[in-house]
Amino acid sequence: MSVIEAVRGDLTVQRADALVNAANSTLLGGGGVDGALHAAAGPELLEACRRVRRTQYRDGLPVGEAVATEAGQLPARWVIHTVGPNRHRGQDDEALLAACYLRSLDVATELGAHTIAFPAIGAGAYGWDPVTAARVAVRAVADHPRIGIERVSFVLFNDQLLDAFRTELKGLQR
Ligand code: AR6
Repeated sequence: MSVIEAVRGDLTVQRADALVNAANSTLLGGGGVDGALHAAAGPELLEACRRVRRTQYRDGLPVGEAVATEAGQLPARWVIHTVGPNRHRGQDDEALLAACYLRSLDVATELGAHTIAFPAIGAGAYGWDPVTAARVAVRAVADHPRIGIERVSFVLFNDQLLDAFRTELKGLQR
């Protein structure tokens, strides 16, 4: 059994085996949590992402897919990069947003990670409202077998998101 929790905070300072990045398909950085993770990790993270682009994902990481790299200077062993659907481009399929969480947990399990921390994927530049982002995230994580994973943390950047995630987590206990 793993603990699933929601906390308010900055993902870049969380101690976890794996930190999940809400990236874009290029894997070459951006704004939001992606920019913050790259800034805190240092150039090794970008170099690791470039390696992924040269080898595994030459055309970029597809929406809903996930891939791991080392974590540079971050307080984690791995960064798991995933790409949420961009509502501003008409990508409004909740199953693709759920896939970000499910595939990230698959990758974490393959790596042998025991603890993993997620941001609210899609809830910034990609335009998902907090309530939908939280519902899809919490249900996806709850549905995953999470073999070997002891703790899943959602690290939320503002109170509105924290409330939305906490409400969904309470719903799981009923
Ligand atoms: N810690 C935790 N959460 C954060 C942090 C942080 N340090 N910084 C921002 N957030 P976004 P997306 C929150 O835009 O919607 C990037 O440019 C933020 O408040 O980071 O999936 C990528 O390169 C929001 O609630 O990710 C892509 O191009 C949540 O993280 C695009 O944005 C997600 O917002 C991806 O957009």
